[in-house]
Amino acid sequence: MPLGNSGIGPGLDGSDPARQLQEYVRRGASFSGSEAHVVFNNEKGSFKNVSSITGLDSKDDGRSVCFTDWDLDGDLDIWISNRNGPQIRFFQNSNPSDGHGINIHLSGNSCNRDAIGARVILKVRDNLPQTRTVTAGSGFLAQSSKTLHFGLAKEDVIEEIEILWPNNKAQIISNIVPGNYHIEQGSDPVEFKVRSNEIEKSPNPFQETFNDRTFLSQRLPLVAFFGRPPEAKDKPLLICLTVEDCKICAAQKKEWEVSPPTGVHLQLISESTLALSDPEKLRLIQLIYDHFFDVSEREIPTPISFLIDQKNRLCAIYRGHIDQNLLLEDCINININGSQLRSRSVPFSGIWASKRISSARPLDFVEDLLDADLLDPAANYINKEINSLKEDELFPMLLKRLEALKSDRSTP
Ligand SMILES: [Ca+2]
Ligand SMILES: [Ca+2]
Repeated sequence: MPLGNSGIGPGLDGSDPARQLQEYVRRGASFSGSEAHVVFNNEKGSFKNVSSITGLDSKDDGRSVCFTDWDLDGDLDIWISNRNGPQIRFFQNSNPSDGHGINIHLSGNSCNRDAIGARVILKVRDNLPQTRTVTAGSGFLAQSSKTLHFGLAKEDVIEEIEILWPNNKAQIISNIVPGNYHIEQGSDPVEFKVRSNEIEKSPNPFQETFNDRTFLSQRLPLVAFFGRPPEAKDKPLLICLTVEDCKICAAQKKEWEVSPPTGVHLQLISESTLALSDPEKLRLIQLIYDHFFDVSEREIPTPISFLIDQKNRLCAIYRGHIDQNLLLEDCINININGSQLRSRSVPFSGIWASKRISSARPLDFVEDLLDADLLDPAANYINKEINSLKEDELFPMLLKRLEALKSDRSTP
């Protein structure tokens, strides 16, 4: 949250409470504390806490729980989305059961295609009818499947399914057996099959092949921190931080020894050497990482590389192994701007909801420097970027904050 925009006002000691709260959350804390997820089982009208026995009692900071019969075996499985990592978790229901279930996926044709609002009433011989409605938007940034699921216990024949479509048209389907069905409005059910009962398990991405690249649409000037060697005058600069005992770092260095990256000046920095020679720069690298990934003092995956253009602006961050071809493409595209740059910065194409294209806000970065008590680097940064900082309406407040922190520091 930008300085002075919290709306809460300063604390008694002149601090910004909203900013402190934000920092607390960025460090991985939660507003709701370390509460484990809770699951209650409805047993004939009385609720039993079955959290630990189901294995669902994780301490994630959950935001949305989504139910779906993912493996189409007749029981509901669960996806949970979290604010912190892991951001999604899948819980496959492997509770042994000889019961049945039916999954019904509806498609409207004279009503909305997703059939949102459709109500399905399922009638079996000896039990009460069950009713489900197709809804959307059941959670924060995630929602349950629009496929309706009915648990049937031992029932093996459904006497009748009544569908009330959103345009008030009714459809009756009789004598259907448990399974998975797609029903197009007005048509007979079409059964769909399970492709595989085995959930595909991808290898852990943090093993030797880990790589990730973020092409930034908002380019932060970093001239204050990274000097440009004369041989990199007309080329982008790639600063790569490596650590010892890191297999990916060793493999990356070996690859570059055989085939150096083209179109870029490579600067390899060893973390242990930098920790001795310039520990402040190491802190700055951590801070830059935290700033762009909106975290606080998280361990940085290595190798970590920063692509800096000829104007000393940070253009891309690579975590792990760098794909040579991608790096070359990024260097070729380093001078694009506006909508072209914005489109390249996202992992897939789409339609932008806003025409406004934001640019980096150096003032936010200086605030992070001040939060980290890096007052000299902050003053140095202000000095180097004074022209762009002056355009920010909150710049006078930033200077006041810097002066206040300096005087705090000088007070014995
Ligand atoms: Ca299932
Ligand atoms: Ca199952």
